[in-house]
Amino acid sequence: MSDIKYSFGLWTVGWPANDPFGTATRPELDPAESVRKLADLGAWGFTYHDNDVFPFGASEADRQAGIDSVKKAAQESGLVCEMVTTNTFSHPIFKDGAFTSNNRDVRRFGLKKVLRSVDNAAEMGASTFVMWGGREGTEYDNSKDLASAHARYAEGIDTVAAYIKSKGYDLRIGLEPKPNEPRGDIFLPTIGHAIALINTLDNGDIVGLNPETGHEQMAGLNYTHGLALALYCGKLFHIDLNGQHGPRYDQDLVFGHGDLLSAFFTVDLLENGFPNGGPRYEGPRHFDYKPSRTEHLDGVWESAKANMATYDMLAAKAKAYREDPKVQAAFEHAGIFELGESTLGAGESFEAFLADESVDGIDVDATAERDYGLVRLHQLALEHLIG
Ligand code: GLT
Ligand code: MN
Ligand code: MN
Ligand code: MN
Repeated sequence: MSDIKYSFGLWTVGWPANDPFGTATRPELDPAESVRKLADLGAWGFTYHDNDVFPFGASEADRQAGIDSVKKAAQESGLVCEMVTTNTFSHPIFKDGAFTSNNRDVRRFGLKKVLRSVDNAAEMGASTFVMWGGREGTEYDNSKDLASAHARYAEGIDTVAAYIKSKGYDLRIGLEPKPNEPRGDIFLPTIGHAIALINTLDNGDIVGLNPETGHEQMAGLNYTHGLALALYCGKLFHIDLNGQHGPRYDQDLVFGHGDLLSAFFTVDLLENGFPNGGPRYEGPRHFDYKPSRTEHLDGVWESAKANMATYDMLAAKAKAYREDPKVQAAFEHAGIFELGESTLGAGESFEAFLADESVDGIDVDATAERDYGLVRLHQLALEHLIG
């Protein structure tokens, strides 16, 4: 195994494989045992929801016992708790949302549940606090005052961020977009929507993104492009890697088991950065997948290993691809380095620009005939990936 920092949600391997059409095919796992097992498999870290380690409505004693049990397993195994999140979607009280429920009592209940989870994240030494608003949304467009819903969502997120600052916690929030499922339409459906809302917050400096591969692909979007925008905006705080075959229900496959070419370019970006430099993602390679319902316990751990092994293989391929002189020459030919140069000259005025006759003096027909060699470049990527 490489020294890449791999991390898993306890709800991933711990999913007993109940779906809307059938009951569980696997037993519940003890979260502390999952921590030990993931450490044995070579993972670096783990993440969890409050209700992955103690049940909804647990007494204070049971709550602390659940937390202490995973904490002890983490200390003994060396697995790092890097992110904590809150379940604001399973219990029926959240059926119309937590931060955006029409019912103010539910919103206050949800907010308090989240703030308690923030305290727990700090106690566990996590650096990221994820908020996936799976129930924030509607089935019907007349279900809510949609402006108020966005105002309440912003208020909730800003309150959590302000609380983190007031406590002096070293935590940043990662919002996780998803277009639909379980709601018909979920608020903040994409990376771009989330960044737009973050820009309206008072405490948006500690609020960023936790984009999931499959969630962007469910919307027909390009995950790697989404990561690039989040990086460019300084907002890529965490990632959920998995696999998905285009727009359909959320498959949560093993990373690379969906769109493999897209996974290759995701790894290329994460491991090698942009060709012209720029911001890099430094956080853990976190997997949010579901071991398929056909698998029993052997298959759970095989699938966990498959995420890390696939990422390792893609990282090695991406490194060789970037280092290949033919690829670098194709980058040069394609103009990829030229795209790193600003379009206007340093300090160039509008007057000087508009007066520059060399701009429209170019031979437009000859320039239009340029062959960028992008198919050849892409074929080089394929040769590295499967050749
Ligand atoms: C749930 C969801 C995931 C989120 C988890 C964090 S919960 O499993 O499907 O995509 O990352 O709340
Ligand atoms: Mn998913
Ligand atoms: Mn999921
Ligand atoms: Mn996720």
